Amino acid sequence: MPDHKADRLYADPLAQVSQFAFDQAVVEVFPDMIKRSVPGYATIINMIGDLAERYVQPASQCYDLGCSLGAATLAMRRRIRVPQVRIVAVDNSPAMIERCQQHLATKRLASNPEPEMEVDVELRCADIQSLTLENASMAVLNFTLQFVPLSQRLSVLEQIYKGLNPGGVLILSEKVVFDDEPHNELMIELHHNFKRANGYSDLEIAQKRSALEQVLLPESLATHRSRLRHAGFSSVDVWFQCFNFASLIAIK
Ligand code: GEK
Repeated sequence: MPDHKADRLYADPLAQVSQFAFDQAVVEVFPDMIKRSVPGYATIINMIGDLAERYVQPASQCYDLGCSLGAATLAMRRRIRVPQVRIVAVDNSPAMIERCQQHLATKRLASNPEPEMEVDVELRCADIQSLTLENASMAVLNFTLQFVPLSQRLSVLEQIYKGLNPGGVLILSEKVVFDDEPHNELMIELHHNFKRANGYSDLEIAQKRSALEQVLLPESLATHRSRLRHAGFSSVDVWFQCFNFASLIAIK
């Protein structure tokens, strides 16, 4: 039996659509919601595992920032092949952290057969805006920075840069906007088609859009690139994009 429900949060007409929040109701449907809403989500999660195998250094830390139910943490844990690694998974939603804890416990696998490759996971209920990273070889912001106030985004990236070891990697996935208005509209339409194909009605799409309006603030790829460079990252580029969803790799 699946450990989550189908997302019907916006299926019925709501007298008033309140601001989206990562509360218990969202936690219950989260895996279904993100899979049916974010094009390429499964590919990105898989690739985070791939990149962990390539970039994670022995005796270092990995940070999953805005971990939700720990999908990226699990992908990293599965693929890390070097000793003495700890993953710090952070989210500021207590409901998410509680469910993530259960998730990680049930998925506790026999995946890393070599005992010295055992990866520790520490879960923290905290705001990534006031987090200090240390001895990091990999950090993941998988669709999290878009929820941080615009004025705080540079300082979050600077903290990450500071905590990464030389050669360390940041994966930044975001919903994005395009300066060219017709292209922007086309990407939004194609995304809505993707949601329709995944069973969301026009009403669900419209109500969710309005719930997210003040909460999820997307920016252009040019803005992300230039902010990452400003924070100090030397190599910055997109490795994945589907419509208005993209993921960048930034290396210190
Ligand atoms: C995944 N990365 O499955 N501090 C900590 N957590 C935060 C903050 C903050 N300031 N703001 C938002 N969050 C996940 C998916 S979801 C993306 C990430 C989405 C948390 C928030 O509570 C939520 O769990 C997560 O960031 C964003 O790979 O739902 O579109």
